[in-house]
Amino acid sequence: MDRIQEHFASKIPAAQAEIKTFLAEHGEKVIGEIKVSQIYQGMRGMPALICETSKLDPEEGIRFRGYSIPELQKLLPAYPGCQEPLPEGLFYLILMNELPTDDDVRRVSNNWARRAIVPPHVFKTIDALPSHTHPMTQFVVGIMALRTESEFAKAYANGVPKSEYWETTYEDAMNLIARLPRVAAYIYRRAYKNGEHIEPDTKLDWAGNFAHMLGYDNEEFRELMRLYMTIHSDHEGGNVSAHTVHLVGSALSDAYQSFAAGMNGLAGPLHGLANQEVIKWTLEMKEAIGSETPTKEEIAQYCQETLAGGKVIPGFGHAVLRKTDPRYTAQREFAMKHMPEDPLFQVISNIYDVVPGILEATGKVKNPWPNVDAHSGQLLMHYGLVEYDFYTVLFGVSRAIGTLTNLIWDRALAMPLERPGSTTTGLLKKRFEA
Ligand code: HAX
Repeated sequence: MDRIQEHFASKIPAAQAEIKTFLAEHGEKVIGEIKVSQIYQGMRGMPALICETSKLDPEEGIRFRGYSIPELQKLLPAYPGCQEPLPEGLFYLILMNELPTDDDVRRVSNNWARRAIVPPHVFKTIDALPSHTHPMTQFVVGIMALRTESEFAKAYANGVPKSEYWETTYEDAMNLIARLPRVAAYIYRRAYKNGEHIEPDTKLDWAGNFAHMLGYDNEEFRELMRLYMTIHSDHEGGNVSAHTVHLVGSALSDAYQSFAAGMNGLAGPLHGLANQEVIKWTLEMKEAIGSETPTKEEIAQYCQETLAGGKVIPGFGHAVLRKTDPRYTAQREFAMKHMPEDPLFQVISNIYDVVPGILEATGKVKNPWPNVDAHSGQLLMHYGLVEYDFYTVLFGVSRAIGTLTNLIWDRALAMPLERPGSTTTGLLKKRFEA
């Protein structure tokens, strides 16, 4: 066992005991009612999952183990001489429920660097796809190709006892998180940079090295990647990608299978793909209007046309949030600090001023405010990462941290197979219309 794993192991008995005692005392208590409408409307607001790593408040947004994003920007260690939180620290915090020291973060960084070697067959598998294949498809194929390395699958085949499932799940999760930047950078360079790949720089941190392998080596972009990878990592348990990883994992599918399934959910336009849709929509708007910096009136007109065409305005709205997403605010602050004069930032700011009022006026949109995806593309475009089809892969690399940490805990707590009940409209009618 490495030191991180040993420290995690020391936390398991108390967590198991806490849940056992809690269930013995309160297991039969009722925490809410389920309305018929909730069953038809995507189970909104129905508490049905346990996720310890982060919690979303509709008004305030995300807290990771109790800490808001601005708090984490102060409390999590940064790269020497830099300011943004390191995702290694976020990982440590949500796994251990403990703020990391600089040493803890260095240990995670070194651990991931040691594990980061990707077997050659993974690249060959990706190479078998046409290079115009959507990057998210290439990403999922790459993750599945990595599955040959699953320690959990091997251990399970050899009859490992249930109490030890978490140990090989930890190995799989750590290996997968460590290797994803290499796989993602490979897809990016293959699709957009003539297959001219860049070797990792093991002296760098996980996100800094990812920026380097993508081909963006300035310190400001590395800082962006550190912030990006931290804030996109986890968003409580019910979102499509997190829930899917948990659901598929509950069948004892290994970390590779579970995470690949989650990434197929992230690739949907109502979820993670919204980050590419935002930039696509914004560029199309600029082209249709014929201006680099459309006025607020022109933006409003274009929004009305989008809505009249039966389409959503990407980057706005949320199933849980009812205010501006703090992940949006963190990115806006990054833009104000590093690129206040960027013309695309001005456009994104004008969209922020215009869209909520328009969505509110429809009378049906429950949250007219921007979500995380409304801003990320502008920051990437600023540094030259303009190939927006790739953006959801960046989101996916970050999401590995939250979803796989949860999978390790699922195994440590022996979470059972997830299998909710379903009903039929006929049965519901019988029940209420008799
Ligand atoms: N533009 C236009 N209409 C919107 C809208 C938007 N941005 N957001 C919601 N609506 C519409 C819904 O489509 C729905 O319309 P119908 O009644 O005609 O079906 C109505 O308003 C009520 O929806 P809601 O209850 O407010 O929102 P939901 O919980 O059903 O959906 C979504 C939440 C995020 C899917 C939704 O707001 C949306 O489609 N937004 C645009 C896509 C987007 O940005 N997705 C990323 C979300 C964050 C995320 O997961 N990031 O990865």
